[in-house]
Amino acid sequence: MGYNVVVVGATGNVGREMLNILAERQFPVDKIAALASRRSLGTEVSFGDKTLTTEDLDTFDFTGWDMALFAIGSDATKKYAPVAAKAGCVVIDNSSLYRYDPDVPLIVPEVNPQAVHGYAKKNIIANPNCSTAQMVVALKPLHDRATIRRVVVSTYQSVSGAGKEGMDELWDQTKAVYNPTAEVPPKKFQKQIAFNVIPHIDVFMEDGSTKEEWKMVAETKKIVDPAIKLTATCVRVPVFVGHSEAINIEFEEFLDEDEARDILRESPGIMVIDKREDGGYATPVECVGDFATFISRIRQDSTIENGLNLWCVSDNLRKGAALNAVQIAELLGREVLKKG
Ligand code: 11C
Repeated sequence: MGYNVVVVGATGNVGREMLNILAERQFPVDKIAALASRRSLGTEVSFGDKTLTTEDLDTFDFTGWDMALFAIGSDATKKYAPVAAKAGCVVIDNSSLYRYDPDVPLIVPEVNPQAVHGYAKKNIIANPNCSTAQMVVALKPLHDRATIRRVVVSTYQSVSGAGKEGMDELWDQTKAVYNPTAEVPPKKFQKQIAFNVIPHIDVFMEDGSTKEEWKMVAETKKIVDPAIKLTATCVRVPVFVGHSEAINIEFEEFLDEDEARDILRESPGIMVIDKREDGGYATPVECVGDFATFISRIRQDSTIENGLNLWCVSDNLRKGAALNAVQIAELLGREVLKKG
Protein backbone atom coordinates (compact mmCIF):
# COMPACT_ATOMS: atom_id res chain seq x y z
CA MET A 1 0.00 0.00 0.00
CA GLY A 2 1.36 3.39 -0.98
CA TYR A 3 0.52 7.07 -0.77
CA ASN A 4 -1.68 9.41 -2.74
CA VAL A 5 0.70 12.20 -3.71
CA VAL A 6 0.11 15.57 -5.34
CA VAL A 7 2.83 17.71 -6.94
CA VAL A 8 1.74 21.35 -7.08
CA GLY A 9 3.60 23.45 -9.66
CA ALA A 10 4.47 20.37 -11.70
CA THR A 11 5.59 22.26 -14.83
CA GLY A 12 8.29 24.37 -13.11
CA ASN A 13 12.00 23.50 -12.66
CA VAL A 14 11.46 22.17 -9.13
CA GLY A 15 8.08 20.49 -9.74
CA ARG A 16 9.49 18.47 -12.63
CA GLU A 17 12.47 17.43 -10.48
CA MET A 18 10.06 16.37 -7.71
CA LEU A 19 8.31 14.01 -10.15
CA ASN A 20 11.66 12.69 -11.43
CA ILE A 21 12.95 12.03 -7.93
CA LEU A 22 9.74 10.41 -6.67
CA ALA A 23 10.08 8.00 -9.62
CA GLU A 24 13.86 7.52 -9.29
CA ARG A 25 13.62 6.72 -5.57
CA GLN A 26 10.59 4.48 -6.16
CA PHE A 27 8.53 6.37 -3.63
CA PRO A 28 5.53 4.15 -2.81
CA VAL A 29 2.83 5.90 -4.80
CA ASP A 30 -0.73 4.64 -5.18
CA LYS A 31 -2.08 7.69 -6.99
CA ILE A 32 -0.25 10.76 -8.28
CA ALA A 33 -1.61 14.08 -9.52
CA ALA A 34 0.37 16.85 -11.21
CA LEU A 35 -1.20 20.27 -10.69
CA ALA A 36 -0.51 23.55 -12.44
CA SER A 37 -1.98 26.98 -12.77
CA ARG A 38 -4.57 27.65 -15.49
CA ARG A 39 -1.77 29.05 -17.72
CA SER A 40 -0.02 25.64 -17.93
CA LEU A 41 -3.13 23.51 -17.78
CA GLY A 42 -3.00 20.36 -19.90
CA THR A 43 0.81 20.43 -20.17
CA GLU A 44 2.26 16.93 -20.08
CA VAL A 45 4.97 16.06 -17.55
CA SER A 46 6.98 12.86 -17.03
CA PHE A 47 6.73 10.60 -14.02
CA GLY A 48 9.18 7.74 -14.60
CA ASP A 49 8.02 6.06 -17.79
CA LYS A 50 4.52 7.53 -17.47
CA THR A 51 3.18 10.81 -18.78
CA LEU A 52 0.86 12.87 -16.59
CA THR A 53 -1.42 15.61 -17.81
CA THR A 54 -1.54 18.55 -15.45
CA GLU A 55 -4.79 19.29 -13.64
CA ASP A 56 -6.18 22.58 -12.41
CA LEU A 57 -4.89 23.65 -8.99
CA ASP A 58 -7.78 26.06 -8.60
CA THR A 59 -10.49 23.39 -8.58
CA PHE A 60 -8.56 20.36 -7.25
CA ASP A 61 -10.09 18.57 -4.25
CA PHE A 62 -7.28 17.53 -1.85
CA THR A 63 -9.59 15.25 0.19
CA GLY A 64 -8.20 11.70 0.35
CA TRP A 65 -4.70 12.74 -0.75
CA ASP A 66 -1.92 12.00 1.79
CA MET A 67 0.68 14.60 0.90
CA ALA A 68 1.18 17.51 -1.46
CA LEU A 69 4.62 18.69 -2.53
CA PHE A 70 4.26 22.41 -3.26
CA ALA A 71 6.68 24.11 -5.68
CA ILE A 72 4.95 27.40 -6.41
CA GLY A 73 5.65 30.96 -5.24
CA SER A 74 4.77 32.25 -1.77
CA ASP A 75 1.68 34.18 -2.93
CA ALA A 76 0.05 31.15 -4.54
CA THR A 77 1.15 28.96 -1.63
CA LYS A 78 -0.62 31.33 0.76
CA LYS A 79 -3.83 30.74 -1.15
CA TYR A 80 -3.66 26.98 -1.76
CA ALA A 81 -1.57 25.38 1.04
CA PRO A 82 -4.20 26.02 3.74
CA VAL A 83 -6.85 24.49 1.44
CA ALA A 84 -4.82 21.28 1.08
CA ALA A 85 -3.86 21.19 4.78
CA LYS A 86 -7.47 21.67 5.87
CA ALA A 87 -8.54 18.77 3.64
CA GLY A 88 -6.17 16.51 5.62
CA CYS A 89 -3.36 16.45 3.05
CA VAL A 90 0.07 17.19 4.56
CA VAL A 91 1.76 20.04 2.67
CA ILE A 92 5.53 19.92 2.08
CA ASP A 93 6.22 23.46 0.95
CA ASN A 94 9.25 24.64 -0.99
CA SER A 95 8.44 28.36 -0.74
CA SER A 96 9.71 30.59 2.06
CA LEU A 97 6.18 31.36 3.32
CA TYR A 98 6.08 29.06 6.36
CA ARG A 99 9.80 28.54 7.06
CA TYR A 100 10.02 30.92 9.99
CA ASP A 101 6.60 30.05 11.49
CA PRO A 102 7.23 28.47 14.93
CA ASP A 103 4.28 26.12 14.32
CA VAL A 104 5.80 24.72 11.11
CA PRO A 105 8.84 22.41 11.19
CA LEU A 106 11.68 23.30 8.79
CA ILE A 107 13.41 20.06 7.93
CA VAL A 108 16.57 18.71 6.36
CA PRO A 109 16.19 14.97 7.00
CA GLU A 110 19.92 14.34 7.54
CA VAL A 111 19.98 17.09 10.20
CA ASN A 112 16.73 17.39 12.18
CA PRO A 113 14.47 14.43 11.28
CA GLN A 114 12.89 14.48 14.75
CA ALA A 115 11.20 17.80 13.85
CA VAL A 116 8.76 15.91 11.59
CA HIS A 117 6.55 15.19 14.59
CA GLY A 118 5.72 18.91 14.78
CA TYR A 119 3.90 18.81 11.43
CA ALA A 120 0.42 18.37 12.91
CA LYS A 121 -0.07 21.91 14.24
CA LYS A 122 -0.72 23.21 10.74
CA ASN A 123 -0.41 20.05 8.64
CA ILE A 124 2.48 21.82 6.90
CA ILE A 125 6.23 21.12 6.73
CA ALA A 126 8.64 23.66 5.22
CA ASN A 127 11.57 22.92 2.92
CA PRO A 128 14.56 25.26 3.36
CA ASN A 129 16.25 27.55 0.89
CA CYS A 130 18.68 25.74 -1.41
CA SER A 131 21.78 27.51 -0.14
CA THR A 132 20.90 26.57 3.45
CA ALA A 133 20.02 22.92 2.77
CA GLN A 134 23.39 21.85 1.39
CA MET A 135 25.33 23.88 3.96
CA VAL A 136 23.58 22.42 7.02
CA VAL A 137 24.16 18.87 5.76
CA ALA A 138 27.87 19.68 6.04
CA LEU A 139 27.68 21.68 9.28
CA LYS A 140 25.61 19.30 11.43
CA PRO A 141 28.08 16.40 11.89
CA LEU A 142 30.91 18.86 12.58
CA HIS A 143 28.74 20.75 15.06
CA ASP A 144 27.95 17.49 16.87
CA ARG A 145 31.68 16.83 17.27
CA ALA A 146 33.20 20.25 18.06
CA THR A 147 30.32 22.78 18.51
CA ILE A 148 30.24 25.51 15.90
CA ARG A 149 30.60 29.05 17.23
CA ARG A 150 30.59 31.05 13.98
CA VAL A 151 30.30 30.49 10.23
CA VAL A 152 31.38 32.82 7.42
CA VAL A 153 29.97 31.65 4.09
CA SER A 154 30.22 32.99 0.55
CA THR A 155 27.94 31.43 -2.03
CA TYR A 156 28.29 30.99 -5.80
CA GLN A 157 24.67 30.36 -6.82
CA SER A 158 23.52 29.10 -10.20
CA VAL A 159 20.86 30.85 -12.27
CA SER A 160 18.40 27.95 -11.96
CA GLY A 161 17.77 29.18 -8.40
CA ALA A 162 15.94 32.04 -10.10
CA GLY A 163 13.77 29.67 -12.17
CA LYS A 164 13.47 29.06 -15.88
CA GLU A 165 13.59 32.80 -16.70
CA GLY A 166 16.99 32.99 -15.01
CA MET A 167 18.30 30.09 -17.09
CA ASP A 168 16.90 31.60 -20.29
CA GLU A 169 18.51 34.97 -19.49
CA LEU A 170 21.97 33.41 -19.06
CA TRP A 171 21.57 31.39 -22.26
CA ASP A 172 20.31 34.33 -24.34
CA GLN A 173 22.90 36.77 -23.00
CA THR A 174 25.72 34.26 -23.59
CA LYS A 175 24.66 33.84 -27.23
CA ALA A 176 24.25 37.61 -27.60
CA VAL A 177 27.85 38.24 -26.56
CA TYR A 178 28.84 36.69 -29.90
CA ASN A 179 26.07 38.49 -31.79
CA PRO A 180 26.06 42.13 -30.66
CA THR A 181 22.98 42.94 -32.78
CA ALA A 182 20.92 40.70 -30.46
CA GLU A 183 21.60 42.48 -27.17
CA VAL A 184 19.68 40.97 -24.21
CA PRO A 185 19.29 43.51 -21.39
CA PRO A 186 19.04 42.27 -17.77
CA LYS A 187 15.50 41.44 -16.73
CA LYS A 188 15.44 38.64 -14.17
CA PHE A 189 18.83 39.68 -12.77
CA GLN A 190 19.89 43.20 -11.82
CA LYS A 191 22.94 43.27 -14.11
CA GLN A 192 24.29 41.20 -16.99
CA ILE A 193 24.79 37.64 -15.72
CA ALA A 194 26.65 36.18 -18.72
CA PHE A 195 30.43 36.39 -18.10
CA ASN A 196 29.74 38.25 -14.85
CA VAL A 197 28.97 37.70 -11.14
CA ILE A 198 26.33 39.60 -9.16
CA PRO A 199 26.53 40.00 -5.35
CA HIS A 200 22.77 40.31 -4.96
CA ILE A 201 20.11 37.60 -4.52
CA ASP A 202 16.56 38.46 -3.38
CA VAL A 203 15.64 41.87 -1.93
CA PHE A 204 17.77 44.16 0.22
CA MET A 205 17.15 44.25 3.98
CA GLU A 206 17.49 47.35 6.18
CA ASP A 207 20.94 46.35 7.49
CA GLY A 208 22.42 46.14 3.97
CA SER A 209 22.30 42.35 3.72
CA THR A 210 20.03 40.64 1.19
CA LYS A 211 17.10 38.40 2.06
CA GLU A 212 18.98 35.37 0.69
CA GLU A 213 21.75 36.10 3.21
CA TRP A 214 19.21 36.61 6.00
CA LYS A 215 17.54 33.29 5.13
CA MET A 216 20.83 31.43 5.55
CA VAL A 217 21.17 32.87 9.06
CA ALA A 218 17.56 32.33 10.19
CA GLU A 219 17.24 28.85 8.69
CA THR A 220 20.55 27.56 10.06
CA LYS A 221 19.47 28.65 13.52
CA LYS A 222 16.10 26.93 13.19
CA ILE A 223 17.43 23.69 11.68
CA VAL A 224 20.76 23.19 13.46
CA ASP A 225 21.20 25.39 16.54
CA PRO A 226 20.05 28.94 17.43
CA ALA A 227 23.43 29.54 19.10
CA ILE A 228 25.35 29.40 15.81
CA LYS A 229 26.43 32.83 14.55
CA LEU A 230 26.51 33.05 10.78
CA THR A 231 27.32 35.73 8.25
CA ALA A 232 26.77 35.21 4.52
CA THR A 233 27.50 36.87 1.19
CA CYS A 234 25.33 35.42 -1.56
CA VAL A 235 26.47 35.78 -5.16
CA ARG A 236 24.84 34.80 -8.46
CA VAL A 237 27.25 33.25 -10.96
CA PRO A 238 26.87 32.24 -14.63
CA VAL A 239 26.36 28.53 -13.93
CA PHE A 240 23.11 26.83 -14.98
CA VAL A 241 22.68 24.29 -12.15
CA GLY A 242 24.62 23.68 -8.91
CA HIS A 243 25.26 26.02 -6.00
CA SER A 244 28.76 26.24 -4.50
CA GLU A 245 29.77 27.62 -1.12
CA ALA A 246 33.08 28.53 0.49
CA ILE A 247 32.51 27.94 4.20
CA ASN A 248 34.73 29.09 7.06
CA ILE A 249 33.88 27.59 10.45
CA GLU A 250 35.05 28.52 13.94
CA PHE A 251 34.49 25.83 16.59
CA GLU A 252 34.45 25.85 20.39
CA GLU A 253 36.88 22.90 20.35
CA PHE A 254 39.82 22.09 18.10
CA LEU A 255 38.88 19.85 15.16
CA ASP A 256 41.69 18.44 13.09
CA GLU A 257 41.19 18.54 9.30
CA ASP A 258 41.77 14.78 8.96
CA GLU A 259 39.19 14.01 11.61
CA ALA A 260 36.75 16.44 9.98
CA ARG A 261 37.27 14.65 6.65
CA ASP A 262 36.60 11.26 8.29
CA ILE A 263 33.47 12.56 10.03
CA LEU A 264 32.11 14.02 6.79
CA ARG A 265 32.90 10.80 4.87
CA GLU A 266 30.75 8.84 7.33
CA SER A 267 27.86 11.34 7.41
CA PRO A 268 24.56 10.89 5.56
CA GLY A 269 24.03 12.70 2.27
CA ILE A 270 27.69 13.68 1.87
CA MET A 271 30.27 12.69 -0.72
CA VAL A 272 33.80 13.82 0.12
CA ILE A 273 36.05 14.52 -2.88
CA ASP A 274 39.18 15.97 -1.42
CA LYS A 275 42.42 15.09 -3.12
CA ARG A 276 45.03 17.79 -2.83
CA GLU A 277 45.90 17.71 -6.50
CA ASP A 278 44.75 19.25 -9.78
CA GLY A 279 41.04 18.59 -10.23
CA GLY A 280 40.74 16.71 -6.92
CA TYR A 281 37.63 18.61 -5.83
CA ALA A 282 33.97 18.91 -6.82
CA THR A 283 32.56 21.55 -9.16
CA PRO A 284 28.90 22.19 -10.08
CA VAL A 285 28.95 20.47 -13.49
CA GLU A 286 29.85 17.12 -11.89
CA CYS A 287 27.12 17.42 -9.24
CA VAL A 288 24.13 18.05 -11.51
CA GLY A 289 21.58 15.24 -11.25
CA ASP A 290 23.21 13.79 -8.14
CA PHE A 291 21.64 13.36 -4.72
CA ALA A 292 24.75 14.08 -2.63
CA THR A 293 26.20 17.23 -1.14
CA PHE A 294 29.84 17.24 -2.24
CA ILE A 295 32.54 18.46 0.15
CA SER A 296 36.07 19.36 -0.94
CA ARG A 297 39.07 21.52 0.08
CA ILE A 298 38.77 20.59 3.79
CA ARG A 299 41.62 22.37 5.52
CA GLN A 300 42.61 24.02 8.77
CA ASP A 301 42.20 27.80 9.05
CA SER A 302 45.23 28.64 11.12
CA THR A 303 44.35 32.35 11.39
CA ILE A 304 41.92 31.50 14.23
CA GLU A 305 42.19 29.10 17.13
CA ASN A 306 39.70 26.41 16.07
CA GLY A 307 39.11 27.09 12.40
CA LEU A 308 38.31 25.01 9.35
CA ASN A 309 37.63 25.85 5.70
CA LEU A 310 35.68 23.76 3.24
CA TRP A 311 34.05 23.90 -0.20
CA CYS A 312 30.52 22.58 -0.61
CA VAL A 313 28.68 21.93 -3.90
CA SER A 314 25.25 20.47 -4.58
CA ASP A 315 22.51 20.36 -7.21
CA ASN A 316 20.28 23.22 -6.03
CA LEU A 317 17.21 21.81 -7.79
CA ARG A 318 17.74 18.48 -6.03
CA LYS A 319 19.18 18.70 -2.48
CA GLY A 320 18.31 22.39 -2.46
CA ALA A 321 14.68 21.80 -3.35
CA ALA A 322 13.05 18.71 -4.90
CA LEU A 323 15.21 15.99 -3.33
CA ASN A 324 14.90 17.46 0.15
CA ALA A 325 11.11 17.67 -0.30
CA VAL A 326 10.95 14.01 -1.37
CA GLN A 327 13.20 13.03 1.56
CA ILE A 328 10.75 14.83 3.86
CA ALA A 329 7.91 12.86 2.22
CA GLU A 330 9.84 9.63 2.86
CA LEU A 331 10.44 10.66 6.48
CA LEU A 332 6.78 11.59 6.98
CA GLY A 333 5.73 8.24 5.54
CA ARG A 334 8.24 6.26 7.62
CA GLU A 335 7.75 8.03 10.96
CA VAL A 336 4.17 9.30 10.90
CA LEU A 337 1.77 8.08 8.21
CA LYS A 338 3.26 4.54 8.02
CA LYS A 339 1.36 3.37 4.96
CA GLY A 340 4.13 2.37 2.55
C1 11C B 1 18.17 31.35 -5.46
N1 11C B 1 18.07 30.31 -3.29
O1 11C B 1 19.17 30.68 -5.75
C2 11C B 1 17.30 31.01 -4.28
C3 11C B 1 16.12 30.22 -4.78
O2 11C B 1 13.75 30.90 -0.71
O3 11C B 1 13.32 29.09 -1.79
C4 11C B 1 15.22 29.68 -3.70
C5 11C B 1 14.53 30.78 -2.91
C6 11C B 1 13.81 30.21 -1.73
O4 11C B 1 17.80 32.32 -6.13
